Amino acid sequence: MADVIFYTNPQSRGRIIRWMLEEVGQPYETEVIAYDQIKSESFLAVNPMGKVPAIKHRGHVVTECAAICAYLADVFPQASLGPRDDEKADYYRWLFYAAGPAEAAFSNRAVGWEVPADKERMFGYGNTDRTIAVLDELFSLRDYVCGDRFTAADVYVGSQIMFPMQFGMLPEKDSFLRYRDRLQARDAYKRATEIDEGIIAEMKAAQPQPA
Ligand SMILES: N[C@@H](CCC(=O)N[C@@H](CS)C(=O)NCC(=O)O)C(=O)O
Repeated sequence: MADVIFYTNPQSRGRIIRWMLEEVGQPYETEVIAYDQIKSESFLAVNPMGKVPAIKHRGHVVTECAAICAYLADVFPQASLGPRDDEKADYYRWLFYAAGPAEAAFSNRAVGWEVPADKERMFGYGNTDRTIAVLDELFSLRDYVCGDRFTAADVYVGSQIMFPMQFGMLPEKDSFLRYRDRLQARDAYKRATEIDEGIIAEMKAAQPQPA
């Protein structure tokens, strides 16, 4: 039995963690959680939020994509995906920026809601266009979150840019497109995509066909 159990659905943010696990390169077992089982008692025992992804590693459960990426980089240092000392400021700063302000800004915009101008000071991201502009400037000036080296922060920050952009929820800024192309060229990204697309195809094939 592998040390890491990965709870996911291939049509979810679990794609981020599949990619991270493929970057890490250690054995893991996948448990696919169908959406109609996501609030089952057995899965709520793993994640009381009833959401995927989650991992269990040596009896410890970790949820939240950003935390899982940081955790895996930490416990598998041989993959060199965690920050060096001089990279820690950027690594933590942008990991948390993507999981907090950016996630909230992009989700609210996706459902058509914007912070009223006179309430911006109450919200961690304040203004969606500014949240995007800050990321645009960052990736106009560097190739990766920590400069010129890929780290676990790129798995998460990159996903938070690529997935909304793919669904038309984020503008196709040149800096984002160049960053996406760099990330999608990675072997681990390609492997992860192939595995998840394979599971989706199997799930579709297993569905009862209309008579
Ligand atoms: N903050 C969580 C979000 C997880 C999340 O929202 N997962 C969605 C799929 S992308 C889910 O499980 N939805 C099922 C539900 O809420 O019933 C993370 O970063 O991992």
